[in-house]
Amino acid sequence: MRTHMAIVAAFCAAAAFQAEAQTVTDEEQQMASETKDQRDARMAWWREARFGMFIHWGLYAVPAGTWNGEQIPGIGEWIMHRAEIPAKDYAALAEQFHPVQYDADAWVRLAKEAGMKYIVITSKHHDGFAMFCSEASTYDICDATPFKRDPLKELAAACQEHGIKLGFYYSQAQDWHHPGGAAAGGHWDRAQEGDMTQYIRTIAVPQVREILSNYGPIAILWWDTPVDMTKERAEILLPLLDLQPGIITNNRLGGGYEGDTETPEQFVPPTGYPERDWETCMTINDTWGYKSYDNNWKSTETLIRHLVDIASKGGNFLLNVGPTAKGLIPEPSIERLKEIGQWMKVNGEAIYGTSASPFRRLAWGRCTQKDGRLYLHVFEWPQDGTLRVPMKNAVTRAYLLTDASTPLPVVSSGDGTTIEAPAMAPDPIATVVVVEVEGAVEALPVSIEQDTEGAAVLSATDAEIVGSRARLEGHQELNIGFWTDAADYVTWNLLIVRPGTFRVDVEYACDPGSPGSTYAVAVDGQEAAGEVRATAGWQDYRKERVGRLHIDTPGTYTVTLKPTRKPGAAVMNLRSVTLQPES
Ligand code: FHN
Repeated sequence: MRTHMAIVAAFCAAAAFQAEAQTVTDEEQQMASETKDQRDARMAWWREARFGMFIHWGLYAVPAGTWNGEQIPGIGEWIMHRAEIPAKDYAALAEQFHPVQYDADAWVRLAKEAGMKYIVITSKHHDGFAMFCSEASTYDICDATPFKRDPLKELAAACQEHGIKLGFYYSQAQDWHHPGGAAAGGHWDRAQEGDMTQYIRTIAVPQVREILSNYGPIAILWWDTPVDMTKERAEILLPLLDLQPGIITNNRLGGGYEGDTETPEQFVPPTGYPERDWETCMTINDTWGYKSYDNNWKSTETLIRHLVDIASKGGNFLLNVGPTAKGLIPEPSIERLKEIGQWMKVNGEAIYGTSASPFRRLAWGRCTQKDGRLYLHVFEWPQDGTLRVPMKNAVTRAYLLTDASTPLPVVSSGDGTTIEAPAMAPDPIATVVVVEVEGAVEALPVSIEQDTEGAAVLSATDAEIVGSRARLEGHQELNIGFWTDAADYVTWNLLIVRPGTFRVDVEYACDPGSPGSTYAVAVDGQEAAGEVRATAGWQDYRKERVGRLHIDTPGTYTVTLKPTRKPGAAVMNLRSVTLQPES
């Protein structure tokens, strides 16, 4: 496990906060574990929900991104750290925190209108300020602000009333106010110095006990940034979870504890996490906590498509709002949430309780599935009105989700299914076509075609990965990474209509510590052999020509890339293999 964690940290540029490299034995895991059925029952509401609201609200909403007249770069809730504000000066912000326009009921109604099923709010962020009435510290909203009310009590009541599940975010390790709280990158004020274990015992433990005891049913505890969280420290907090039977926790407690959910941040993982529950958390603009001048709002289209994309990979979407110091959710967030809600009102059936797509890639959009139905979310409406679905199954019925009584003509064969759709996209963001199928979906492999020049790009996204370690990674330009086992290999299904001789170009990255792997690209009984040379790092890509391959006859071929030797930590990070026709 220790080695595995080290490799993960080395290869996964995208990883947010890795848990400390500590070992949790199988036995310990088991002690805390439950049967699969019990776990499924515990996770059932969360898997059904698919969509939740994240709320980052705290003292940082007062400076709102500006300190001493200077705009501080970065995310708003990190202003204290970024501007290295002394603890006393930052604490003085509490006197100005008076959110008289806070209306818990309105926030919950907004979440509900957006189609969200749960809310996770910051009970204490890294600035150490408790947004609830705490007996464990006077640095809390009831003792230190003129507001005096407990906003979490009001939110809990509103959630109960509207049938929305409530979760609390709690920064258990990183606390820039209380002595001993950790800080990524170190402290800047002597007042912060102290013993971390002592901090956990005297601040984090009693406060987590408070938030899990005083607010009725709490559905989620969302830990964050396990800086310096050893296994021993994590285990001081762990027993508190028993206060809320059925609670769901994320993977950010630290100390090697995995929790229930993976938490990719600000991105959608290319293949989801097939073995784990997961939730992408994301901002609507570029900050979690309110910043008065961050106007980089994502469009409603982008947000809806993220929601669909995430559901198509089996995950949840936790979308953030950062209310102002007056207690208002910024208007651009409200607009977008309401628009998402309009889409969800019509199309929610294709999101709630669905599971991941049976297809690896669809040229026109995404797919979710539930109860023998496929929901095709069409982003790019086909110009010829014919929607191609790469599956062998017989189709019982196909129709637009908005018009179940009008069947769409369908033709199915072993080569795939085509659906005759209306000429114009009914919904320019995502139109849902429902397809009722017989039996488990039998997806056809992605077939790569030559482009107009006769070249074929075999990308990481389209590869079939055979083996246990290598996997698709990255945010925009994906690669096959974590290739730590040389027995793993990749294949592509290639349709050749214009045969000939092709030059083979391989695009890869390789850390200077791991060069020297060898591999062969093979098709139709021939091979081109390559050797991996070091690039500047695991994300520094280079394209290299490794030889020629000849294909005589039109037809469908399997191209493989197999390692033959791996002297370093991993074979390479592979982005693509291109077959370039020789003129
Ligand atoms: O440092 C925090 C950040 O402020 C924000 O709360 C996000 C939300 O996931 N979590 C941490 C960074 O991973």
